[in-house]
Amino acid sequence: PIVSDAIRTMPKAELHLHIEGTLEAELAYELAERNAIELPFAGLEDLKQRYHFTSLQSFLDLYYQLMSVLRTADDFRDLVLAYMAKANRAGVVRSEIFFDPQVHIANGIDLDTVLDGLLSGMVLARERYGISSGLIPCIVRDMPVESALETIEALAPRADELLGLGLDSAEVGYPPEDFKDVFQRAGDLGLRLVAHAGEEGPASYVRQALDDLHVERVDHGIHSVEDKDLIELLKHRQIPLTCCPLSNLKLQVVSDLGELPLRRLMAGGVPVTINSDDPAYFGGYIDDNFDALSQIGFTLPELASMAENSLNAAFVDDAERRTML
Ligand code: ES4
Ligand code: ZN
Repeated sequence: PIVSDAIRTMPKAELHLHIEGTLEAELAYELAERNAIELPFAGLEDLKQRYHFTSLQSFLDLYYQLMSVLRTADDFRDLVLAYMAKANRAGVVRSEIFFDPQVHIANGIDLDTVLDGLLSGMVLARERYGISSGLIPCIVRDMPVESALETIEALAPRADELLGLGLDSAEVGYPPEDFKDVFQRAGDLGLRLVAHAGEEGPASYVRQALDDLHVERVDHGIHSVEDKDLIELLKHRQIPLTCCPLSNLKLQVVSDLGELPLRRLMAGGVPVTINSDDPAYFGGYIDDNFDALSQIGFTLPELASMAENSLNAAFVDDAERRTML
């Protein structure tokens, strides 16, 4: 398995990773105990039986429920450290980490607690593993737009400690254009802009993310393949897609990894990257995603080019990029 080790450990940037989606069932139970929270399951085994999803929403229901065990800065730090240990073994040299501030705030946690905890884990990960990282809060698009506007204002005083702004959660029925003002404000704060689009939603949502939100990368974006002109635009602007094969499989966006349009997108000149999304829920970390593609016939040069795309698509300056190579 020398080739597969090479694939698993080649240097890569992880650009689509929800830190709450790295919460393994075991850690969820540990944190529940530490915080004296009663989880609504019969135990660890019962919880683990629930990791079968039929859609994005069926996953989000469990994901938001388990997030309630995250209460202290130490919880957020420990979550980051558990993820970074795994990312390090997978060749990750750079990680741009999503989190959902609105959900933690709704759970009664101060934004400063969340940020302090996540950032302290990220500093330790740089010391321990040399992994460079940045934070991208995501707007939960199935909450009201007013909540999104309040959230960007709550984040504004600490905008220097953030890398960007994203848009996530239930997609269909929540078009990007609704969040124009939020993204305008985030851009004015100097944040880099990304959005989930074209995961379950149509190619037109990807176009809106580009035209109305001015995003520099699209998260998922696989349904772009339905629109030839859009592929041309993604190629022309060199907009990277942060694709997540095991996520699409687990959420039944495709019934087989071979259905994913990754090769068609790459052949169309679109920079495709491979990422893990919510690895604790979807059956594997970024190395498992690369391994799964290798097993369905993606070649070493194809996989290496996707890893290289990720290093080029990372939001880092040239000095930082040199330290990643
Ligand atoms: C997510 Cl897979 C996925 N899609 C949209 N929003 C999300 N939040 C966490 N995981
Ligand atoms: Zn995602």
